[in-house]
Amino acid sequence: MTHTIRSCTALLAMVAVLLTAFGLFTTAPSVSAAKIGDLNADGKLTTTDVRLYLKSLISGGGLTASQQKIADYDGDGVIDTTDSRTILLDTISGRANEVIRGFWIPYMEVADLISSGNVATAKSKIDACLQDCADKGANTVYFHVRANNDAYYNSSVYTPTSKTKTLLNAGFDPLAYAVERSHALGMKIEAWINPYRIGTSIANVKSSNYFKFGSLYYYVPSSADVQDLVVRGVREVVQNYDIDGVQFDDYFYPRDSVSTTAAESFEQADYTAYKNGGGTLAVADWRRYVVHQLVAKCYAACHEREGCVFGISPSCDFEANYDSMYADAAFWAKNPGYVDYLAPQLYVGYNHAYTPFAECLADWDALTRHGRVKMVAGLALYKTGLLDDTWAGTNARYEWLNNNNMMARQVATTKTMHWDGVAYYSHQSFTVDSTRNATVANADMASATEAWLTFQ
Ligand SMILES: [Ca+2]
Ligand SMILES: [Ca+2]
Repeated sequence: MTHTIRSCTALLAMVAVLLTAFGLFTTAPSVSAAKIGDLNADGKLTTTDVRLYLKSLISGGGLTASQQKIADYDGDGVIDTTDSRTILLDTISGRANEVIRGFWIPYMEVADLISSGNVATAKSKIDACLQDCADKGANTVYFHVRANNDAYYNSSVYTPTSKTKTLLNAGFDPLAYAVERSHALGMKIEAWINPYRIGTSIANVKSSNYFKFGSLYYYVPSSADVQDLVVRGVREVVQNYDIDGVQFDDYFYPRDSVSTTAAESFEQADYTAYKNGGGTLAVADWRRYVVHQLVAKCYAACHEREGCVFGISPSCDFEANYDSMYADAAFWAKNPGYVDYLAPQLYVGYNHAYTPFAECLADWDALTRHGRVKMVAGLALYKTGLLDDTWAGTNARYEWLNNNNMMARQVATTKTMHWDGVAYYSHQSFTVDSTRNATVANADMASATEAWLTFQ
């Protein structure tokens, strides 16, 4: 790593020398059309942008006001050689302009892949699933490894599911195999985790700090030993598997599970300790703060291995995220040290009564983000052909049934903004159940896997 930085510093010095000979500023970009760091507004981050940075730094200024707004690539509030160096590293590694086409592979599908408990069958089903993802144009898969306080891999922190155990005892690790196969097919694979959800049973609970809401148990987000548990679970997948990242699902505090103005009994001791230690935050802000703490620790655990990123897939509803689940996605986008990307779940149609797709997409697109944060639009492949989107409002209930090109349109809308790619929820949706019209769904899904290939 040190060697790489030295090499880059030397390269930057050479570029700087060249710049003294050539004037390079081009027309000022429109801020709304520019990626952060894209000083010449050509839509890409390249060494040209790095040269423009260096020229401005050497000459002691020279950035236009609009360039200044998009120049702080690492989001630390200062425009300096760290920004140009980071862009250069991202450009060399291909990360800067990387387009994401992802499939979520949810635990229900993972459970099916390994349901036989037989190694040859599990291998064959994982092969077929990942081959299909690759054939459909994916370059990334989000593979569920923990949905309910469990593990679909060889874990010493959580209890592997019974079928996972059977396969592990036979010498076969489904996650290790999925990683190997994904990479062989040229795809990245990220481990997808629900950090707090325990499920209907506390049989394998790993901390006594949990609570029940509805029929489900959850770990207490403010608990120090819960945070330690979640981080150890992240660290073991990062260290033991050649995964390309870890993604958290949208479950933070369960929606509408807690009083917005007073600590619940399960968190009262933590909140009191915080206040006794001089903390001044009201309970709602304190909950967001404890979630931030966990997110920052998991980001750091992911970055203990080079090339491993950390992302979060929040619900599309900003207010519900912030006010009810205490998940402040805008904060994570803006401040370094929390996420490498956000993949909001924009699982709505254009006519949705409360969160129509284009408005949702624009709200997320408008987030202030430091330059390294990527944005991936999560799209509802599972709703294609849906007979009745019951809660979407009168004008939207049949939108997914009456249109067979929802995915292609949503990809096209996404391309008009500043997104780094799209991901479909989920790969399992290619098996159409009785809640969807198969003809409509299959046409829509065919358009989906054509449309995302045009994402650049
Ligand atoms: Ca550029
Ligand atoms: Ca900076």
